[in-house]
Amino acid sequence: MTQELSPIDKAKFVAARRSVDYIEDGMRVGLGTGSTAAWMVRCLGERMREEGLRITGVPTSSRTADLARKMGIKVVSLDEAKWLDVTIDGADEFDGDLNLIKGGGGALLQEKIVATASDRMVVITDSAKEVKTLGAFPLPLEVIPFGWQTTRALIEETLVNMDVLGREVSLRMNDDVPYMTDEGNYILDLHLRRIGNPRQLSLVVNQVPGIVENGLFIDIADVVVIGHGDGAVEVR
Ligand code: ABF
Repeated sequence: MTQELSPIDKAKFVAARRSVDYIEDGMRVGLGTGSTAAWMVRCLGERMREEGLRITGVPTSSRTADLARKMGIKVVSLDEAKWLDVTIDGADEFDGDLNLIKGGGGALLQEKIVATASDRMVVITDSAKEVKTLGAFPLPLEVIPFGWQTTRALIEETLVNMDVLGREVSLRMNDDVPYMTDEGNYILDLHLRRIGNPRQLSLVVNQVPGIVENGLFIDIADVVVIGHGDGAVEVR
């Protein structure tokens, strides 16, 4: 199957396939969102069929839930699972300290909750997403749509006062309407280009009224599985 894949898709596939090795029979598994995580769900379904694994999955988005059910994975809520043995999820950027930017898929809030409620988080990604300094990928913020024009102005003004902004901020759109997360919130994307202190920024932005969560994952990822276009896989 991997022969027909483009180098980028092959990189995602081999990382996803390798990550399924972290899953043992009877585990409760957080299932990430995005195309790499979708490969992981497919590979997990295949392994379950081949080895008769009994896995309970907690999806991080409605899209992942649909795919997991299709692959025969028993899907439960986080409340039913209570805690997870491992979460496997993608990322948009990662640095040398395993800090991540996530949320390009619009599911960062559930992803961060599920990853934090896990004994281990395994990130599956491709080598193109490794950066020395986070920030080239716009930082997603999940924001409350209440009083939107006022809330947005308040957020932007507060971020400027915190010397965070100064660059472009855009409301994520879904065609001609604002993108809406599974929780009914909006996403603002901060085009910061470079984030010198991701830990501090992650703490600061969540203090701004109206911001629910941000896409910086600091001290959450335990392992990163990196796929390469030639089919090689690296684990750090
Ligand atoms: C999801 O995976 C998101 O947090 C992140 O934006 C996305 C990466 O997507 P892909 O695997 O398609 O590159 O977890």
